[in-house]
Amino acid sequence: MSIKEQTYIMIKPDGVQRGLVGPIISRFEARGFKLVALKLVHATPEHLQKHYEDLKEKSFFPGLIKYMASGPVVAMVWEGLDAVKTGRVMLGATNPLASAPGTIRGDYALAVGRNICHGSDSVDSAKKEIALWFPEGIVQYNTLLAPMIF
Ligand code: RTP
Repeated sequence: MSIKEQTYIMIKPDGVQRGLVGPIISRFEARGFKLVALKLVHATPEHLQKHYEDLKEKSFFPGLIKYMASGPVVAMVWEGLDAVKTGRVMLGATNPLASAPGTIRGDYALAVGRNICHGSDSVDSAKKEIALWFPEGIVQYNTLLAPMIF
């Protein structure tokens, strides 16, 4: 766990189309995480197949790629204390029906195939996903009010 830990968070096409970009970003800002990369991308199926490579044998894989390629996503990197695990907690369970109220999926989603947002599931995955989505690198800057002084 590090105060500089980074996680890859992606608002999926349904989240963008439903106008949930602002509310999702607000939650990460309000929690105290630092935004270090952000862009709107309409990803190709090939790019998404790389992102979801671990799931390629799953029956839902073709539908997942089609859904993820159906519109732009918001690709982001958030930095802060325990960012990977805390990001997953903020998202809620993969199946929104099992997500607690107060989580992003628990507040905004109903179906596993339209679950609004992605978050890295480990520090290793985060590194791979950040390299895949931000090959140009991320932004380095100091915050005047460091939110995670303790
Ligand atoms: P994500 O990668 O999107 O954050 O989701 P996750 O780790 O919580 O879940 P994972 O098992 O990696 O699944 C990736 C995405 O595939 C879709 N999915 N559909 N049974 C189904 O139809 C099914 N299961 C998973 C979801 O969009 C899930 O987020």
